Amino acid sequence: MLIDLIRVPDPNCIDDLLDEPLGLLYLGASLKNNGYEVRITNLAGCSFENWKPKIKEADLYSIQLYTPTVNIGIEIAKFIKANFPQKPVICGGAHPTALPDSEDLSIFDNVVIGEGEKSIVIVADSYRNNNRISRIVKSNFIEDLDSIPFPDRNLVDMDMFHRKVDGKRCFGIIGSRGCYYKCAFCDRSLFGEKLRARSVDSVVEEIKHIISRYNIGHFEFFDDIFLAGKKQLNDFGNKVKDLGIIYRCNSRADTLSPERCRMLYDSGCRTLCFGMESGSQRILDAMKKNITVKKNFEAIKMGQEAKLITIGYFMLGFPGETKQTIQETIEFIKESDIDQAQFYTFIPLPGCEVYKYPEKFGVQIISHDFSDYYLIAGDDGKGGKTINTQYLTADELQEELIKIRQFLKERESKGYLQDYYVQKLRYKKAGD
Ligand code: B12
Ligand code: SF4
Repeated sequence: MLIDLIRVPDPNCIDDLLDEPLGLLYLGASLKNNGYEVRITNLAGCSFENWKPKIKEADLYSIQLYTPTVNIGIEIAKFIKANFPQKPVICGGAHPTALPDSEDLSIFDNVVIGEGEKSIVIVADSYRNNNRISRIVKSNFIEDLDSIPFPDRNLVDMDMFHRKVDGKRCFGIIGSRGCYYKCAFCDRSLFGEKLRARSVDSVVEEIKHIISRYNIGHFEFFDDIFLAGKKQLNDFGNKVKDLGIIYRCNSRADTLSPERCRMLYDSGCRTLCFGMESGSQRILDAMKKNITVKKNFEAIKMGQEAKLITIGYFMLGFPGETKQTIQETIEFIKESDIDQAQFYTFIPLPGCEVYKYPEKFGVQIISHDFSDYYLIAGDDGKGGKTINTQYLTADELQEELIKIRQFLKERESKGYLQDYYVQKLRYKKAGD
């Protein structure tokens, strides 16, 4: 039985060929382990006219859906239903996890909630063995992440993706799932509210496998917080020391110390990314970010003193944002001297607190078209208008974003690292 795992193109993403589809590679490995034949149809980078001929016959189609790409995913499902009417089409990923019962998803034969390694096998078995199961499928979280096979990178042409770390092509890797923080702009239902970590040995084994199979020694860790414990970090550092890897990872300011930063550098870390979000304490508190501006500031200094490049992700337009709080964020960037600042517009993604209770946050959701729900408001600062906040309308927020982009360009001309999304990147489009 051939199962086609489909990655949906994301035309609003400046470069949707940056990273390999790690989730689908995990699903593919689980399916293959259970005796299924697997194909990944990677439509990233494809235009509307170009994706259709790439969809070939299979026995079961599985589509990954993000909120901004859900409408394209539905178009793909319609196309499959029209051309291969007998074949089941299922979906999973962050969007169906947040809104599994939504009318929009009625075209799918099954909707999978949450992490998919177990569920996709249950669904595939149900078609293979002709068993009836419920349309919406949810499995318990996998407690022992070491028990799942490594993502099967042979399922895609890895040369197609071009994320770089320290100037060299890198591979994505993830050592943990779940998060116990409660940021009001984030939905944690995909992997749950408990942090589940792989063992250091399992992560090191995957790294060794990648080095020997692909000759790649550069990595990006996608974990929300990389190696939360000191013991774990020491262990990781000792075990990768001789491998000489270079990597980039995410951290939270309140988990850092000068010693920890030095350990990170010694183990090969060169870039440290933080969800800084805002330079205004009032906004950080409204976000329930559970961090202070001071801690964020100190973390940048600690990182830089350990020779790490610091990257901050900032969010524009969270409820309560004013021109004053935006100014505080700009001042924070200037004073902290952070190496790179990236700005995203706040989007009330389904499942997050603001989406569920907009009135509690004093905002009005003005678009229910999920194609508008992309975090980066167009490479010219246009689009992505989803809410009017108490103090700034969607139009005013857009004007502010354009000014921020100008500020980032000026910073860049003074020698700071480029803002990835400020640069209008030209990139190779798959199949175009
Ligand atoms: C790293 C990351 C990125 C990277 C790389 C993504 C990649 N490798 O594909 C970059 C920076 C490029 C990125 C971009 C975007 N991202 Co992102 N990203 C993440 C992050 C931090 C980790 C992703 C990851 O690798 N997870 C690990 C793998 C194993 O999980 P997974 O891919 O979700 O797959 C599992 C399940 O979802 C499920 N599953 C997935 N698909 C399917 C399909 C079927 C049929 C089944 C049964 C199951 C199933 O099973 C998989 C295995 O367990 C997550 C947050 C998180 N902690 O997950 C956000 C997250 C997924 N991103 C998010 C968003 C919004 C985006 C963008 C749409 C942003 C934008 N442009 O507006 C783009 C989409 C890019 C694209 N089309 O590929 C949101 C999605 C929310 C939503 N409701 O859509 C998340 C959840 C962050 C958040 N909390 O807001 N992202
Ligand atoms: S934004 Fe990061 S820290 Fe906050 S709840 Fe989401 S995953 Fe956790």
